[in-house]
Amino acid sequence: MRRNNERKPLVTNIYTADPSAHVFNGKIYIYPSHDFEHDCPDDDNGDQYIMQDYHVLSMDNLDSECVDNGLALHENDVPWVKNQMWAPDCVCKNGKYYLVFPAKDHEGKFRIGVAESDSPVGPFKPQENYIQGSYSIDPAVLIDDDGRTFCYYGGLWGGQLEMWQSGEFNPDEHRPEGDEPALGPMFAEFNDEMNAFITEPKHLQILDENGEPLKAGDEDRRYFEGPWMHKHHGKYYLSYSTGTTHYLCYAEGDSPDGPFTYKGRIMEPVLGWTTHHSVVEIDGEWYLFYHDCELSGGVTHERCVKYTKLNIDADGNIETIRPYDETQG
Ligand code: FUB
Repeated sequence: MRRNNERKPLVTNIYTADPSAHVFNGKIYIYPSHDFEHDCPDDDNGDQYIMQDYHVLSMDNLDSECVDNGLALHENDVPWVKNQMWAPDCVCKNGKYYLVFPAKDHEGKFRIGVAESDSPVGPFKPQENYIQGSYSIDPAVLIDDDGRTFCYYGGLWGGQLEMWQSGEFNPDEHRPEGDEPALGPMFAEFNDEMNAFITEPKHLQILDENGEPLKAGDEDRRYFEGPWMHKHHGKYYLSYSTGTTHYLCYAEGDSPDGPFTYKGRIMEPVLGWTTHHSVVEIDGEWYLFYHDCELSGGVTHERCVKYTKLNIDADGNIETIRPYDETQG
């Protein structure tokens, strides 16, 4: 039986997207992008996503009202940020909450920064500078069972991942295509203080059924953006958006940095250009938080976050969600 608020916009007072959901102290917290309303046209560079701040959403439980806790961090308060505060995540470490977020620096390069708070809803105090060596977008952070903290990140096209292939920023860099190996996502380990990477960022490999890296032209399966990592029965599940083909897919591995083997599709396309998600265990069941553009009637930069139950079998296989199928779930 579906819950009353399942597959419906969780808040309607603001546009929200890219939900990273977590359970902290028994309560559900959602860290979304806060979409900015405007009438300018969309482009392939994502220039329409001109978000300026973050609001944290919370729910006492899955049936309760979803509350917008107001301003948690604004771009004007982050010294290194010029604009475009995109998809964030948050982790709780040693009693502190760390908001991990991407934004463009004053040179127009996407970087990843951290802001901290004693409360899961902020306000968050930003670190002076971005994480050295970070680039691109969509950070998702996993604290593993041994306390090590891993950051998964990176996005193609407007997310600039292709532009860093040489190790230096090159806006004219070739985009891998056809039979060339696909890029990303990126992987690095945070230090305990959450203010530096302690490993050199590296590309993770997603392999096909023959153990070969997925190819750039395999757009139904290759990584585009929006990584998420969840752990289930000791296995690591990397899920992500395929961008241009609008799917959410997942791959399985035995260690946090892979390699991962492609397993299947988590979700068919939603209304809008694409979706971005998180996978979280709540009271012993698994849920997918995601977004579509229902609230704005399809305006791709005015999105709304939703959730739905995920069916995961004992072997970790995830049943594909058909987001508008009333007979499912
Ligand atoms: O919200 C801006 C960008 O759109 C995100 O970073 C991507 O994952 C896509 O959802």
